[in-house]
This record gives sequence, structure tokens and C-alpha cells, in this order.
Amino acid sequence: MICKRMRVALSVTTALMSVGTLASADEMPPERSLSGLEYELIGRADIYAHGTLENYSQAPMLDAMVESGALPPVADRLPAEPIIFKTGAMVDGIGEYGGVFRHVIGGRPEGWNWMAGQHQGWGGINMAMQECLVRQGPRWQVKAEEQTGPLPNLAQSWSFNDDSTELTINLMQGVKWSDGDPFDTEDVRFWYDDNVQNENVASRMAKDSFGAGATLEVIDEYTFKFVFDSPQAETIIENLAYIQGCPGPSHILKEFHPDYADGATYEIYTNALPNDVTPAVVLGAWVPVVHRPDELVIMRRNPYYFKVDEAGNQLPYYNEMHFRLSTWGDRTAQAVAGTGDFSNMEDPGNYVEALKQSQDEASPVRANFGPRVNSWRLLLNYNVDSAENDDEKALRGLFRELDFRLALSHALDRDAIGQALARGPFAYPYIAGFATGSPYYDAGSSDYHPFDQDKANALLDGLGATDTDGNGLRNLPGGGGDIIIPAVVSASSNADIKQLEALASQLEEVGIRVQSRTQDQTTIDTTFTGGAFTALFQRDNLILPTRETCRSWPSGPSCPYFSTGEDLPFEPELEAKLAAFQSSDDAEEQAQLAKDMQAIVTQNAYTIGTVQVPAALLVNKRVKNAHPGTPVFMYEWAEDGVIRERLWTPVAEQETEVLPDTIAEY
Ligand code: BQZ
Repeated sequence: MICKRMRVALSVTTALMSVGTLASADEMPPERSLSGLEYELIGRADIYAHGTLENYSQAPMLDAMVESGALPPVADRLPAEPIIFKTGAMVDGIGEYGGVFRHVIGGRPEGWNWMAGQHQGWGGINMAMQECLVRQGPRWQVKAEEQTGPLPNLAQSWSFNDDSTELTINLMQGVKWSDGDPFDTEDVRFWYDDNVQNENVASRMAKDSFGAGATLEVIDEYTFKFVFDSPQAETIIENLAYIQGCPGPSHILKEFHPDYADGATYEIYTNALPNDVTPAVVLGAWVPVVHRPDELVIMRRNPYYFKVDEAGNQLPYYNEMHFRLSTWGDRTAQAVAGTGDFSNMEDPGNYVEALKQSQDEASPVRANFGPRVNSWRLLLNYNVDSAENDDEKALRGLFRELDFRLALSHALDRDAIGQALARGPFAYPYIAGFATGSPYYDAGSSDYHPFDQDKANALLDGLGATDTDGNGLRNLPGGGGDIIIPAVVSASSNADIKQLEALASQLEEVGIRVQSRTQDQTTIDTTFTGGAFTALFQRDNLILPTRETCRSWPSGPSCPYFSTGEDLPFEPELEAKLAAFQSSDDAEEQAQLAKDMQAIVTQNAYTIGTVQVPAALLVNKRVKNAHPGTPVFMYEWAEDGVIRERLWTPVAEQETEVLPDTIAEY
């Protein structure tokens, strides 16, 4: 039995040996795409590039602050080579300053210390504050021949050494935090050494999960390198995009970190930047300056933001950004009503009504569906060692049995689950692995588990999991207790709750009880990443094998969150395939590796999928430069892909700012 801690990674050669097509697999049913997105593909540098312009200008509201000396001139606030957004890729061209962009979200800011894993409420607020070393969202529009890896961002350029075991990264020179403090390699080192590689910190990139034993060496103020113990490729750099590779303000955080501050604890560090203390220090386009709990977060432009348009206008165009703290369903309702500017329409329960309303010429939004990128799955915790009692140990031991997982999968009538979610053509079966909207999805490599109660019962009988006490529930093999699976589910998602109810009623028919345990999202985020659950039902967006890998893949000794104990038989091979994928920049090789990974996870029912659906991006028509082809999710969520820093609204249509002519005061 290979234990994760002693795992000897299979060689890349072994990993590259194809798993081959599925011998006895059932084929996936035919899929009807609802995607109506149309867009032209362009070059990477057609979107933006680092460079220098003759002159720069700023939002007029900042002029008085510069004149009074409260702010340095804009040219001194910008880096040597700002990121310049190209007008040719801006469907409505150079923007006008001012106004408010109005988000509505269902999450709540946990705190501002994202380096310790805290989120700021999701729905775009995280990405409004955080800037990361590289960027993925805008890649949806990059033409295939230039899909060579992530887009540059704070990392302006990079190169590998001859044997690809060293990656040297050059930071943008002269970027400043929103309080004017310089951003440099000390922030990057602190991010990697004192957060990612410190297992006491719940960073979004798990310890040792980045590229084969990577260590970081600072070369100078703006240059550093990763040193790997085996060759890597451009793909590994994708891990340095949102949500993993986003350094925090080391000049603020060190005084709370146990390695720098006497008496500090990791709990103190995690909660160093509480959500009721504003303004936070950020690199993002907007700074949180007001947080009214359960009501509203107001953000104001960051005067040090390091991006401009081709006319030299410092971005963003909007002076103010709101995050109304509501529900995810209300986000779509308000977008359709015109009181909110943005929604990823992703709850199929409101698709028909929202579509009907958005077809009206007078509607403030237009709904265009993209590919299927939202999928749902039941995660079973395979770690027997961390179980709290013998019954839980026995239950998790049963989860580790392939026939048990296959029985659960065959017991699901996924068509009925899809229709329970939303009547219509939206849902499609999801078994495990990549969503069909992923460029790496391959139907032929997906082992389908059709609805078959007889097969499910036979598999369960074969395991000796029979109803020994005649109460209608199967018992754990060997005369154990009833098989009752407590499953955590988000209290804030109707789609999650509805599906788990349908799944539970279908598993009850084969003698397995699933008990729903609703939790708020913040608790779930901790429960999930800490592996403190028996089972957990959640939505996922498995599009790339380089994004939040610990949610789904054995990408390191403590990943995935649902399998941190002894390996399941197929996990070493799966991890080797993932490592080979991440260290490859050969598209054909990666496509084959992705097929092998898809075959492994579906044949083994690594997760118990239910359905997957398309989503539609809704952006208010008064918002300019929102490209109509932007997908809700592809390389990243639409909040990144739509490039909010270049969005604008004509002065005559701008919403009134709540805090006009102000910026964060530190
Ligand atoms: C999009 C996204 C932007 C997280 C979150 C939320 C968390 C999960 C997931 C989505 C929300 C919106 O998704 O549903 O449309 O705006 O924020 O970050 O579901 O609970 O933990 O992975 O991204």
C-alpha cells in the first residue's frame, strides 16, 4: 500500500503510457450544446502588454489630491512599464471615468488576509482586491496557436534554464500597494516561504503542491527564481494565477506572523486583517473602504493601480465598486431587473424566467449561454486514519471500495436530477473529472455509469453491505450499523440543496441513507479544505488541471482535500499523470494525459457526479467594453475574463457615487 507521505512518484515515462480507451465502459449519452457565444480569437498582445507611454493621465477626481501633495503625480504612481490595454480589443473603445459598478453577491467577506486562505465573499470581490503573478481569465479570447500558457501580470516575463529545472521570473518594476508601499520580491518570498510552504497557514496553494519540490530564491528586488527537482514547462506557471499565486502585503502581515512577531499565533495571523477593519491594503483596482456586514461593501479606486489604456489613462475607469451582500439568486434577479450590473446566471432554477425576461428588447441585460462549466459532485472522504470513531472509520473504509462508489453512481437517475433542477435541456450527466466545457474534456475517455438500480443492488450485495436488521437500510459489512452518510451542503445554494435531496431519495431506494447537513459557505470553506467531513456535496468548475488542483486532484501529499490518507490504488498513477501534464508544454501530450486522467477518475468514480449545466453571463447594457463572447467560466471566472478594469459607463448614464472624490486613507 503506498502511503502519500512515502509515495515515490511514478516516472513521467510511466505516466505518459496511455491508459487506453475504456474497454467495458458505457459511453456518455449524446450532448446538446446550448452555447451561443460568438467571438473572434486574437493574439495575447492584442489584449494587453507591458510597455511605456509618453504621457499618463488620471481620473479627474485625483487632480486636487496631486495638487495638494496628498498624492504623487500619476507618472510617479505607475510602474516603469504599466500594463497597457489595447483599444482594438475593447469593443467600446477608450472609456470615460466615473460612476459605480454594482455587484451583488451571495458570499460574505471572511477577512482581508487572502494569503491565509480567507475569502472576501467571492462573486468578484476577491479578484477586485487581489492581483496575481500571472493571469488566466482573458485567455478565453486568445487564439489557439498562442495558448502557450498564462498571461503576464505582476510577473512581467519569465524563462526556464536549459534543462527546465529553474524558472526565473521578472516582476514589474515600480508597482506599489494601495498605501504606496513598493511591491517587490520580498512580498513574493513572504507569500511562498511563509505562507504556501508553511503548513500551518491554510494558503490556497497547498504545501509542496507547486511543481516538484519547488524552492524559491530571491535574486534581486524584482527578480526571483523557482528551482525544481525535475524539468517543468509553461503549464506549471498557470498555478501562479488567481486564487493561488496572489501575494499579500508583507509589510502589513509580518507583524502578525509567528515567524516574525513574538507571541503571534497562526490564529492571530489568519485573522490579522478582520473584515470590519477598512481600508485593506491591496494591489487590485479597487480598495474596500466600507464594509456594512450583511449589507454592502464599498470599494474606491486604487490610485496606484498599475494598468493604463493606450491613451495613457490610468485604469480603472469606474471610481467606485459596490458589492451588495445578498444571495446568489438575487444576483441574477437584480441583473435582470437592472439594479445590479453583473451576474453569472448559474442556478438553473431561474434560467427559464431570466431568459424570458432578458429576451425583451427593453431588458437591461442580454443572456448568452456558454458551454457547460458548472458541475456538481458528492465527495466522499477516503481518509480512514482521520475518522473520529470506529463507525466513521468503517464508513470511510466502505467509501474506499470501488464497487461501493460504482453502486452509488449507478443508483443515480441523473436525468431525473437534472429535471428536478430545472425543466428543459440544460442539464447533462456529470460522472467525475472535467466538465464538458473544458478544452480537456473527452467524451470517449469518460466511463458513463447509467442509472441501473439492479446493478447498484448487486454491487452492494457483493460487498456484504446487506440489510441485516430488516429496517430497510443496508448495514456496514460484517454486521455493522446502518449505512447513513452525513453530507455537508451549502445553505446558500438552491441548486446544491435541490440536487442533494434528489440524490438522497434515489440512494434511499437502494438502502443507503444520505443525511443533508446545511452549512454556511464560510464554514464549508474551512470544513472542505480541512477535510473535516464525511461527505460533501458541492459545485465545481473542473476546466483546467492547474486551477485549485487540491479540490480535485492528488497534486501533493495533502491533496485532494477528500483523500489525504493512504492512497487509493489508482491515485499514484493519477498524480503522475497530473504531474506529467503540469510539466508538459506539448498540447497533444497534454490532451492525451487529460484523457487518461478522465478515464481514471470516471472508471474509479473518484467523485460521485450528478449533473452539469451551462451558465450565462449577464452584464448591464449600460456597461461598455463587456465583450459579448465572454464565458462565465473558462480559464477563470467571468469577473476576471470580462476585464473589469477596462469597463466603463458614459457619464450621462453613470450611477451616483456614494463616496465621491475619496480614496482609501491609511
Ligand atoms: C463566481 C465566483 C467568483 C468558490 C464561488 C462560491 C464559493 C466557492 C466559487 C461564481 C461564486 C459564484 O463561486 O457562484 O458565479 O462569481 O464566486 O469567485 O461558490 O462558495 O468556494 O470556489 O468560485
